[in-house]
Amino acid sequence: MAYETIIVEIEDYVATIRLNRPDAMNALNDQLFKELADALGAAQANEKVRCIVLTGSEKFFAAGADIKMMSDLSFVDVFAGDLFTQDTAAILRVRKPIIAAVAGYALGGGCELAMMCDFIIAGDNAKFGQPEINLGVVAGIGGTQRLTRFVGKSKAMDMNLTGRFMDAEEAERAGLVSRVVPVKKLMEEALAAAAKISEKSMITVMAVKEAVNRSYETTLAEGLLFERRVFNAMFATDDQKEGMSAFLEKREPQFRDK
Ligand code: DAK
Repeated sequence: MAYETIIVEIEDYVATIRLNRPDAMNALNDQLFKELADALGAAQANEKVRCIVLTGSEKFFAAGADIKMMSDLSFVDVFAGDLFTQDTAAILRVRKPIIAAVAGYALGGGCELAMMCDFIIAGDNAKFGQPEINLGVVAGIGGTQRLTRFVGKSKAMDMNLTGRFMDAEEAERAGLVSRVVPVKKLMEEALAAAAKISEKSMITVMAVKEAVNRSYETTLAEGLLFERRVFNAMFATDDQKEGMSAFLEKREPQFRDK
């Protein structure tokens, strides 16, 4: 598939997917979601990709779903057409880690897209928000749900009810982002994190992703049981033997994803 709204580069086992609709601040439309879903599916299937970085420009990650595209839609259009649902679900099907590298605006669907990634590294100019209330709608892909789990009820209510933006420093304090870096260093930091992940066993990496995500879907007791069973299962892999032997032999492990 040839892409018009995203740019994909694969280097050193990391796929960088850059949102690219600069005239609309990377507003998310059907085409972009479809291309993103396709690129993520391809990255999942590509053995030369071990980690994915999703980013925008230095000034905007994405200013939300495309308001021009949505403004004339009816209830029937969005309900029967299930607006964006299939393609956003594709993001959640990716088993390889996805890092969101966010600079500038991440608003509405942009903030929600970042939250669908596995973790967010923010440039110091990042601004997160769920301003849908100003448009007479509510958030539609996690702004009332995932954001609440990230930052708690009070801040999630504040952001969804007032539509105010949260800067990078507040976002880090609140637990929405894992780290804040100078915007000029954002891609360097995100790619360095991706490179570190790429050195690990993909089996373990995918197991970690599944286990952490499980914590959002279940009780603590069930989550701990799941974690323990995943831990047990790791002992069926060659990479567990290699990782532990390498430590004892004081050398770097050579993981083979087996
Ligand atoms: N959609 C379309 N165009 C947008 C846009 C957007 N979200 N955001 C910005 N643009 C366009 C502007 O229209 C303008 O285009 P021209 O007029 O030059 O043609 C250009 O980008 C530059 O924007 P501004 O002139 O406004 O630039 P400023 O620096 O003054 O302001 C801003 C930047 C980001 C603060 C402002 O543009 C802004 O407030 N943008 C809208 C932010 C917003 O309300 N976002 C939430 C959209 S609603 C769902 C999935 C997803 C969603 C819902 C359901 N399902 C699966 C069910 C998501 C909904 C949303 O995200």
